Parts: sequence; structure tokens; C-alpha cells
Amino acid sequence: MTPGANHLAHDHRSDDAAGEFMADVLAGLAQPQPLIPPKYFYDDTGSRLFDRICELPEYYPTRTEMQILEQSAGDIGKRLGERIVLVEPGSGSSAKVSLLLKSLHHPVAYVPVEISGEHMLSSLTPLRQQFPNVEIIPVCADFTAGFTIPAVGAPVARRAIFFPGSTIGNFPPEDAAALLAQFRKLVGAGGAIVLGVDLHKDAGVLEAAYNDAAGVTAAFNRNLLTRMQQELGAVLDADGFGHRAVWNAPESRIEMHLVSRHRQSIEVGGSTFWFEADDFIITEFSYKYSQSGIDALAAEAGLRVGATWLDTHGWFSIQYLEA
Ligand code: AVI
Repeated sequence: MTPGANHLAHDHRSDDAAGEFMADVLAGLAQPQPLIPPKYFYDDTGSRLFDRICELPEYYPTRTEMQILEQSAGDIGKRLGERIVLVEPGSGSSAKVSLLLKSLHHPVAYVPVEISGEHMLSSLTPLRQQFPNVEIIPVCADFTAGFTIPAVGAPVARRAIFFPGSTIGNFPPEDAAALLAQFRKLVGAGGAIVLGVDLHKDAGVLEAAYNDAAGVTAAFNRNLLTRMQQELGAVLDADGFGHRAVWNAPESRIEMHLVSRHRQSIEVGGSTFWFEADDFIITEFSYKYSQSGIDALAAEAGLRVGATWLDTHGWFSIQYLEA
């Protein structure tokens, strides 16, 4: 491809992404209860803030899942078997996968799939050094929009998806089942999904995890408004919105809100949206599951739970789903 064509292709892609962001913001703010999808948190700034969230003392999911992986990667590796292609949708900084790759028997390839290309690429160098015999094939894509697993050089026994971090919890249950069904089709018959799922627990522990004392989650939430200013030309006062995270017990989910501190407007894409004091925009759902809820979700996606690993408190789980 000529440099000119390359430049053009890139421009089209960013135009599409900006167009989709604008369309989702306009549709979301026009709802009776305004709501913007959480996937727009993750530009480079948002991805770096999320990495900081994972280190916070209140945010138990990351270290708890790491603990399970450290203890059980050998068992998970045995289940997965030899000559695996391991695909990680929404790989971020690929921090957890090395624990799993280490325990696999002659893995063939690792395919990280990430919307934020720069963040993903910079994190792959140490992985390439650690696993020189594993083909590492990054895919820059929004995994929710569908993607294909690239061809690999060596013979493959099984395709598996690694979806840690309870990212599945950021999808409403019907969308979560549809996403798992899409993963089932990607791995094909005999394939597997290694899924991290956050579990029900004390509401105080849950709310503290999303309202950290250092204010990193608040900055992560408000970064969405900054993106709207910078990328969509929105006219708004980001400091006019506060961060709130609440446990919604009947719906079994944490909700993140941006709460208007006073009467104000957001102007974007030729429309004006008014907010009174205490009106809010929902920016994220983070569903928490029971084991029976996970079994039902898997069944809806045409999968079955072959094994489950837990941490010592029973706060988090890794599920082995068979296609
Ligand atoms: C990525 N996802 C699983 C995180 C969660 O816990 O729902 C996103 C997050 N939002 C606030 N803190 C972390």
C-alpha cells in the first residue's frame, strides 16, 4: 500500500470511530435516563487510568483474580491442553495472560484484541521477550463489533478465548449471553472460554471498590466528558459533574453515574441536553453473579461450565466454559 493510501485508510477508520461515538452520545443523552456505553472510557488516558484502578487497595477484582491465576493456572493449562491459540478480547495491557501462557503446553499463538492500539502495542514487547516461541498477533478492533481470529503458522489443536477481569459484567445479561455465543462461534467445536466473573458479596466491599479514596475512579468516569469535549467538540463543564457508584441490589449490579452538581447543559452535535441538579448520566453497569447465574448465562450461550476456580474469600471466579 502506498503511504498516501495508508493515510487515507487511517483517516476513514478514525472518522468511523468518531461517528459512532457521536451517534452513541446523541442517542444516549436523548434517553429519559441518559446513558453512555462504558466502552468509551478506554482511550489512551482512560486505559492508563484503568491500569491505576487495578492497583488500588479498594479495587479487589484484579488482585483476587491474579491470586486465582497464580494458584490454578496449572489446572487451567491442563484443561486447555497442547497447541492452543489463545485469543484475548479487550486485552488492555495484557497483564494477566503471562500467568496463563506460562502454564500452557506448547502454546502456538497469542492474539490480543484491543480498541486502543497504542496502549496494546507498547505492552507486547515484554511478552514477546518472555515467550519467544509463541506467535503474537495483535488485532486492533472493537471486539463487541465482531472480529476474526487471524491464521497462524503452526498446527493448532484448540482455540480458546481468555476473557478475564469480569469485563463480561459490563454487559447487561442478554448482551453478555450474546457475546459469549459470539465467542463460542469464534472458538468453534471443541474450543473453550476461560472467563473471569466477579461474584456477589457485601455491598460495602462493592461500593468501596468503585468509590476509591484517591479519586482515580472519579477521574476515569469524568474522562468520558473530557473525550466528548476533545473528540466531539462538546461544550460542557466536566467539573460540573460528580462521580458516584452505587450498588443496585435488585439488578445485581454496580452503577457508575456522572451526577450534575447544578442546572447546566451539554451542547454536542447540534443538540442541547439540559440537566437539573442531581440529574445523572449512567456510564457503566458492572453486574455481579452467583454460580447459578453463571451456569444459566453459559447455557443461554450454548456453553457449559466444565470447571470453576475461586479465591479464598469466594469473591471472584474463573470459569472454564466448553463449546
Ligand atoms: C473493566 N471492568 C470489568 C471494570 C469493572 O469493574 O466493572 C471497569 C471499572 N469501572 C470502574 N472501575 C473499574
